[in-house]
Amino acid sequence: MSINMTFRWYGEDNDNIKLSDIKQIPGVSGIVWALHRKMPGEIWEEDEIANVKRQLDAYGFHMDVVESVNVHDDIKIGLPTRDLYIENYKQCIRNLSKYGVKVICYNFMPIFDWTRTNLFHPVGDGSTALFYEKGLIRDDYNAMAKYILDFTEKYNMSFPGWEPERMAKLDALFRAYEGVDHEKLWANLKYFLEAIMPTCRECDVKMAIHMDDPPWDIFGLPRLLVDEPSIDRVLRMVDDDYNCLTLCSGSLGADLKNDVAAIIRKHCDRIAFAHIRNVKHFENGDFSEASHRDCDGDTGILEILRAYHDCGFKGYIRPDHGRHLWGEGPGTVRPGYGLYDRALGIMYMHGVWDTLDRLSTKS
Ligand SMILES: [Mn+2]
Repeated sequence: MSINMTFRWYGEDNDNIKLSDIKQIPGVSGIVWALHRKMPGEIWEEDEIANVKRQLDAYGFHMDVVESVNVHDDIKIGLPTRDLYIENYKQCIRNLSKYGVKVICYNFMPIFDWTRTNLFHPVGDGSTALFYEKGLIRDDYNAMAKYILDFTEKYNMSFPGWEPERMAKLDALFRAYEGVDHEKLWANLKYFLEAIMPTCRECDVKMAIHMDDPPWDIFGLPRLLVDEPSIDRVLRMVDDDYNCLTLCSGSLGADLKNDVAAIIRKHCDRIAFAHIRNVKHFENGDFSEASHRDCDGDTGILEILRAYHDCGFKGYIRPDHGRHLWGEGPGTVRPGYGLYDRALGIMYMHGVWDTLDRLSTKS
């Protein structure tokens, strides 16, 4: 049973990793891509999409999965202007579908995207990884944002969801989200999904919501996709084959209570895209990202892969974040998105998958 392995790439002039590097990793069929200079709410134009397609075609990679078409804050807040941004989002879906895109990975996190307190924390073997120090994420969102933004400015890179233009208005954004509690945010997600589902069906493009990372409220902001009941809820709320999941084992794995393999077995047909990442926990609540090898973390990578295999998973899969190895560090690599550890992760996953294939054909 083949696996549709993909690799995230930030684009020419925006990523030190070249498509020719990725081509040398065994068994990668597609690139998970995005137009990273787009602000949330902007239309992705056809000529811009065609340009990426040309680059990927040259290496025989498909462009079936895009990550992320970010959702404008007005949609998450539920402002009257959301309808305009929803129309733009529909146009993005139409434009992307013309070039073969099948899955859009997105998230519905208020203000902040993934959050960490150290982007290059020593793992102990000479490599570094993204790290979350629980004690540092309390009241002062400006200090946390400053750490991330100083980094992006120093190394002249931008992170999706951390656009400097948005972050410059952080206090105003927090004021705009006042009154947006969990239930309001759920209602706004439902409104958004119901509005775009007809376009998704027409264009055969699945919307695949990513879990919130980390999976709990931060700085008083509500976070929705955090555990099995919330995943049940989003799928039931808009019960449509085009309302799907990007099931991120690392995001869910940041909470030890989550049994990721059980969630996969329950909802495999609605998982359009699988992110595989391992997380190592410390007793004080801190966590570090780890290699994909099962025993290097607490996420249960083997059980997760076995669950996907047992279910006959037909979606796309990619290594999520990796550690930074062999000279990768600040300025040479995007935090979490180095070449080597993700390539190692792919080989680990292929090894497990091929073995499961072999065992299942023998029995
Ligand atoms: Mn992920």
